[in-house]
Formats: sequence, C-alpha cells, structure tokens
Amino acid sequence: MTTNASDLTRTLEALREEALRALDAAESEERLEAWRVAYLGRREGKLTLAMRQLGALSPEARPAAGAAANQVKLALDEGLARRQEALKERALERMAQAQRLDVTMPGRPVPLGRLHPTTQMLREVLDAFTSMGFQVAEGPEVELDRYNFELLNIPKGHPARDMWDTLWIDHTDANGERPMLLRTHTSPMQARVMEKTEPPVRVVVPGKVYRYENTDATHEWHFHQVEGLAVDEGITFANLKGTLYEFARRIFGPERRVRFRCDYFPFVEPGVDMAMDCFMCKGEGHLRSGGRSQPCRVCKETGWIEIMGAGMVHPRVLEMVGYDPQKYTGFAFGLGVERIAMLKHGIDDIRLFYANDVRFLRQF
Ligand code: FA5
Repeated sequence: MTTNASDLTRTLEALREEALRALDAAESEERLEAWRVAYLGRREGKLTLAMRQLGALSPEARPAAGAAANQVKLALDEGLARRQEALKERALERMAQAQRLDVTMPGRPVPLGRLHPTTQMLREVLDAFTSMGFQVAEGPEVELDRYNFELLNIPKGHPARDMWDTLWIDHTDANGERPMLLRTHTSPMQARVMEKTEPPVRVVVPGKVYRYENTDATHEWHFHQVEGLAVDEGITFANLKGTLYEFARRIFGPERRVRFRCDYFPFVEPGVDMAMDCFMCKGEGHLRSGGRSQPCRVCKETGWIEIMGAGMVHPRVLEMVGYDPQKYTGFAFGLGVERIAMLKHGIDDIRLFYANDVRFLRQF
C-alpha cells in the first residue's frame, strides 16, 4: 500500500493518463459504461481505490495530495461527459445520413393487384348500356322457381325448362315460398323490376348465374350474364336492333356488323339470337396469310359469333306483372359476359377464367 504522498501523486498522474487514453478508445455506449465502472466505480474503480489511500497519508501531506486527486477526478468526469456528448453527436449524424433521401435510387415497385377480366368486361358492358340511359339493378342468386321460370312464361312441367339445367336448393324463402334454386339466368330480374316499377323501364342487370352443366371450352357451370329490359309505350323491334347494334359497335369497334336470327325463348315473342361478324376473320370464315387461306377457329368458319339471346317481351310476361300489354311493349336481352370477354381478347377456353392461374389473369 502507498503511504507516501509523492508516490500517490505519481500513481494519480499515471492513472489520469491511462484513463484518458482508454476513454478515447471507447467507441460505444457500452464501452463508455465499462470505462466508468473501471475507473470511477464506487466500489472497485481504480480512482476510487487510489483516493481511499489518502486516509493513510500524514495530516500535512493530505491536503496537497487530496487536491491533486480531486483534479484527476474532475478531469475524468469532464472527459467522460465530453466523450458521451461526442458519441451522441456521432450517432445523430449517422442517423441523419441514413435518412437522407437519395433521389437517384431506383424506386421500390409496389405490387399492384388488378380487376379480374370478368369484372373488367362486366364494367365495360354496363358502361355501354348506362351511357345509353339504362339503370343498373341487382337481384338474388338464390331465387324462387316463380321468378326464374313461372313469371317468365315457363310453367311447371313446361318442356322449355330443359333449356336450363337447374341446381335446386332445399330451402324455403322468408315468406315460406318454395321451391328455390340457383338462378340459371338473370332474366328473373325482369319480373322483379317490373313488379316494383311503373313503365317506362330501362334496366340492365349484371350478375352471376349457375347451371347444372358439364364444363367445356365454352361452357362453365357458373358464369356472368347481363340482362337488359326496356318497356314503354311504342317500343319496337327497331329499338331492340338499334340498341344492340350500338352496344356491339361500342365494345368491338365501329366497323362491326350484326345479325339477328329467329330463336326461341318462352318469355319473348319474337325471339332472336344476335351474332356479330367475326372479329378475327372479318366475317369471311377463313384467314388469309401470304396468299394461303386457313379456316377461322374463332367463328368455326361461319363468319358469325353468337353473343346473346333477345326478343320482344312476351305479352303474357307483361300481363303477369300487371302491365297492360295493349299499352306497353318492350324488349329484353341476356348476354354472357365471359363469352364477350373471350371474343374481345381471343381467349379460347372459358375455364381459364376461374382456374386461378395468375399467368392468365396477369395479362388483363
Ligand atoms: C338465356 O339465359 C336467356 N335468359 C337470355 C335472354 C334474355 C333471351 C332475355 C331473351 C330475352 P341462354 O341460355 O342462351 O339464354 O344464355 C344467354 C347467354 O349466356 C349465351 O348467349 C351465352 O353468351 C351465355 N351462356 C350460356 N350458357 C353458358 C355457359 N354454360 N357458360 C358460359 N356462358 C354461357
């Protein structure tokens, strides 16, 4: 143990040098704390231990050695404060550096989803009709036999029911009515709308429909339709043709030609199917390339593609909802949305729509 004042002063001096050097080397908060414990720690700190030796000095030597010890303590305290400040500043600087915006860095792409091709097509179809003055109405997918068939002039046992293979539901509606089914077309909304509205009526009805059918390249068991209905005084077949012709031109371009042929649906009279000249072969039925001719697969060589069923609303249908068929006439149509999308984009298999393959979906 040192009992000599000059030895103690030397020890203190050496301690100051050693401590300040060690302080300069402390590069982190943790190292700084370790340094503080090593030199200034209350129990084992080197300076604390040295200062304890003051008590062993003679009373005459003690004040001078004590003053020297205090100076060393002061120097270490100040050194510690300075170093803490310097480290803090450096940390702040680093943070500012890290947060600085580098406008030359390439942006990080945000993965964006998109609308399903059916939804896109549905919206395009609705846009075409709403811009011609039609309103949009929606109805239930789980439907009563009454709306899906009976009020469409298809009574129980009518052979036309076979035109729509039906998925029946073992359920009773809120008013105790049955039978119920998954609607096979959007046509039940014709009666639902007319029951609630006085003429004039101009509505389009988008929605999902279901059929108990095998699937193939052009048939799904669930798909989307858009129904159209216009009822007023003096509506003629010319209005039907004009409206649908305009629709085809809006979706497929101004040079499109359309064809109406007789067809049978119990709820219209006369009934038609509407076809469009094939966009692929321009209605020729075959494709010419380099002087050679190839059959057109899209229209199966006919030059025409059927896109919907339509017709003048049957007087019985008007009567059943309480409209006077002597006063009012109307037209109705029903188109398949996926079929229109297939034609528009050249998609050759309807099953691709709901196979959830992103390589397909990403293309739209
Ligand atoms: C009907 O569903 C009638 N309700 C259409 C109608 C409405 C006629 C108003 C007259 C007046 P159809 O079963 O033909 O008719 O279907 C209409 C359209 O739905 C077809 O032209 C076709 O585009 C589409 N479609 C029919 N079956 C399928 C199927 N399995 N998969 C995909 N699309 C289909």
